[in-house]
Amino acid sequence: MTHWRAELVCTAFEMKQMPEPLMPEVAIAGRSNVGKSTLINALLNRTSSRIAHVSSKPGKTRSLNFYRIDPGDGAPQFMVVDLPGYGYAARSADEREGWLRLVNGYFGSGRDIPFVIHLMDFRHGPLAADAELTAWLDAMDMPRLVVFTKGDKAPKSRARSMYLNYLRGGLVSVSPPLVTAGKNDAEAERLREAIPRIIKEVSRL
Ligand SMILES: Nc1nc2c(ncn2[C@@H]2O[C@H](COP(=O)(O)OP(=O)(O)O)[C@@H](O)[C@H]2O)c(=O)[nH]1
Ligand SMILES: [Mg+2]
Repeated sequence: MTHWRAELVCTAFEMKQMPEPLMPEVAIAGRSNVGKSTLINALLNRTSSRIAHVSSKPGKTRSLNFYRIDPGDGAPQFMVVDLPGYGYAARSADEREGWLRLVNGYFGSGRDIPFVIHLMDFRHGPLAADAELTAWLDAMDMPRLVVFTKGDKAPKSRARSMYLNYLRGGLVSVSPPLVTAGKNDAEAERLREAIPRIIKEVSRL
């Protein structure tokens, strides 16, 4: 199994707190409560001693968290960036504006962001908030990898047809969407393998 060495290098509530852009950054986006922090902990194998804050209450994160990843075997380092939750953030015009200012600032400041990992809840597939996020990423010509969360909560007997339905609905992803379960299991391992490969692929364009 691959072991990533990870360090939370920065929590930024505003642009000027963001770290110097020294390496490619893979941003993880999705509705609040979709399972961003849980997936990051699984990728970093921190399910017992957590590095990302997992919350049962949606809409807590208002910051960007930058994790520096050393994937080992002499492969180049990169950052994983946990973006503030989308959707619940739009409780008020002010909050929505704050989210947009921070995230637009992040994407608009010329950093090396090869692609975005867009998390979707496998039980629901793409929701209105996901369509909004997709349109927004499209407008920036930002490639994305769709990763489903909470696959363990969907009925096993229907998983295959649900998956195909989402694809038929026109999901666009640089690689076939993985279905994760918030654990450091085989799917998390596949994602750890896919991320450096996609960085390399997209960076050639
Ligand atoms: N069963 C299951 N629960 C999950 C999964 N991912 C997240 N959760 C739960 O969903 C809630 C929100 O997760 P969190 O990671 O804080 O979401 P975030 O707001 O996107 O960072 C927490 O109660 C998690 O334990 C998953 O893949 N499977
Ligand atoms: Mg979170």
